[in-house]
Amino acid sequence: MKKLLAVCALALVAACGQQSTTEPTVPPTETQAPTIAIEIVEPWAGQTPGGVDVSAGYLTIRNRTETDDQLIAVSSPRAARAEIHEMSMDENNVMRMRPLTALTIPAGGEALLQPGGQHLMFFGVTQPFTVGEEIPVQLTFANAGVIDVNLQVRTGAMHGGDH
Ligand SMILES: [Cu+2]
Repeated sequence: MKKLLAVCALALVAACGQQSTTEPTVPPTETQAPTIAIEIVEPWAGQTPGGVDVSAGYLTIRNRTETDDQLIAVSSPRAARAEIHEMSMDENNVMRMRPLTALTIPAGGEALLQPGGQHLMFFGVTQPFTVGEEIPVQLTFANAGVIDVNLQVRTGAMHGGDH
């Protein structure tokens, strides 16, 4: 029994030793920039004037890691439902949009969500999005997990100007 305990203790020491060898890549003094896996740039949403109950959100998502990540879910307390949308021309040159189940942000790259292209889509907006306010949104990534962002409401493209 005593021998078994000794073996266990050794195993623990070994495990600890292993862990500490992987740690120097994240020195405690440099916790700011290197720990940001996903960077959100300039998030905004279109206002919803006159009883409009849908809006679109735009932002740039930068992936600072060396692994592809995917945006897999969107939600907001200000919308009954939120989706990731893509716009594209159909065979009749008509702009169509379709929901995406996942949007890939390539390793070291970025995804642009902007008017006329990919965007976040909010349905069931009951309390209007008013210019100047911020809409809290939760983005869920396959690797990075949940990231909270605030979309600043602006005039301009509500949904790439169409809908
Ligand atoms: Cu849309």
